Amino acid sequence: MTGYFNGIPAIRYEGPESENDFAFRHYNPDEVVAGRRMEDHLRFAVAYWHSFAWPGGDPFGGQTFERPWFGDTMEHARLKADAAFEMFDILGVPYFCFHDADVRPEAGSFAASLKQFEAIVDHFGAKMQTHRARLLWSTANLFSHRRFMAGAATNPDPEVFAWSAATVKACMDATHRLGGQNYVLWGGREGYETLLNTDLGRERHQAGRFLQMVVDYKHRIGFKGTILIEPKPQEPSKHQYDYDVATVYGFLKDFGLEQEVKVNIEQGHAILAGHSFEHEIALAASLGIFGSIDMNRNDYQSGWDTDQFPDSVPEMARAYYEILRAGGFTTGGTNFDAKLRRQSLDPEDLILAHVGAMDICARALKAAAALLQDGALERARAERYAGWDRPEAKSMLATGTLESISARVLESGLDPKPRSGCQERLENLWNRFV
Ligand code: XUL
Ligand code: CO
Repeated sequence: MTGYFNGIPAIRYEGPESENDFAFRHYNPDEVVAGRRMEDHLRFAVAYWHSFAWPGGDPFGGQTFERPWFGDTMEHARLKADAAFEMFDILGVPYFCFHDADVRPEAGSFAASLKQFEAIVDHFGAKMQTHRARLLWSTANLFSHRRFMAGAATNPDPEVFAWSAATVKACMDATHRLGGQNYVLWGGREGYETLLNTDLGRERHQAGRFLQMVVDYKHRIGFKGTILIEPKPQEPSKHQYDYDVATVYGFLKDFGLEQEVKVNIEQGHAILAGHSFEHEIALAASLGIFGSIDMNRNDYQSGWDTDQFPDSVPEMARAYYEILRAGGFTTGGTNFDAKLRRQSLDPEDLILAHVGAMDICARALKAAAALLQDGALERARAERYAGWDRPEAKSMLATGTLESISARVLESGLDPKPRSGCQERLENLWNRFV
C-alpha cells in the first residue's frame, strides 16, 4: 500500500438520496439497463496521463500538484503504478489507459528506455493478477519530446519516422501482452505549423504507410483488439491531418484501411472541430468505424482543449443515445481523458472527479436507454423517411437515371408537399427523458 489514498473508502452505490460524497448516486455497476449491466455498457477507464503523470501546469505556470511518485527513477514509476491500481480499486473502474511516456522514465537511448518500459509493463502484468482493472487501450506518446516537434510518422526526417515506428511496435507489444482491448493512435504532432515549409501530400502518404504497417503488425502478432485513430483538428499543431471523423474516414479509404481501423472520439476534440460529440459518434457509426470514446469536455468559451470531467447529463445523454443506437460498445469504452483543475490538489479531488463523472455518465446512459426503449423518437424518425419504403422510391434509388426519373415526374404530374420536421416537438420529447 502506498498510503496515498488513506482514509478514502471504496466507492459504492448508495442511491440518489445518499449524502455521502464518497458514494455513487446513479452508477450501479450490476444494475441492468437495456439488457446489459451498467458496467458492461459504460466500460469506464481511468487515463493514466492526466490522473498520475500531469503536474498541474498551464501555459502561464508550472507544477501545482505534489505527488510522491513525481520523479525520474524506476522507483517513482513503480510507486505511481501502485497508487494507480489503488485508485482503480477505490473507484471499481474496469479499465485503464496509458502512454509509454506516462509510465516509465525516459533513459539515455531507445534501447534503455525500452528496457524500462518493459519492466513497468511486467509490473502492470503482476498488478493485474491481484487487481481487477484491465487495459482498455494503450498508445505511444509521439508528441511531448522535442524529437517529435515536426511530427512522428509525418516528420520530414526519416529517422524520426523510424524512431516512431519502433516506439509504436513496443507499445503494441505491451498492449498485446497485457490483453488490451484496443490500440490507439492520436497524431499529436501529425500536422503542420505553416504550409510554407510543409509538403502536405508527402506527409499524408507517410502517415498512410505508417498506419498500414501498424495494421500489418497487428495481424502478424495476432493482436485481436481494435486499432483506433483519435481525430482532433488542431492543438498542438495548427492543423492536424486527423481533423475529424469525416477526414479520418477519407484517409482510411485512401489507404485501404476502412475495414481495419475505427475511431476513438473525444468530446473536446469534436467541439474544437466545430461539431457536437453526438454528430461525430453518429457519423462514425453510420460509416461503420465507431470504436470508443474519450469522455472529457472542453470549456465552450476557451477555444482550446481543456480536458475537463463531464458535468452535463443532457449533453452526455445525446452521446450515449447515439452509442446505444449503434449497438453499444464492443471493444471500446468510456475513457476519462480528463484532468483536474490545477487548484484541485488533494487525493480526494482525484477520486471525487471520477465519482461525479461516472454518475453523470450513468444518468445519461439511463436517460438514453429509456428514450430508446420508449421508441417514440425512432418511430418519428422512421415516419419521416417512410416514403422511401415505397417500391418506386426504392427502385429510383437503386437503378434510376436522371432520364427515367424525369419521364416519371412529367408523366405523373408529381407535386411534393412540404411536411413539418417537428423539431420542437421532438425536443420536448427528449426533455421528458433527460
Ligand atoms: C490529446 C488527447 C490524448 C489522446 C491519447 O488531446 O486526447 O490524450 O487521447 O494520446
Ligand atoms: Co483523448
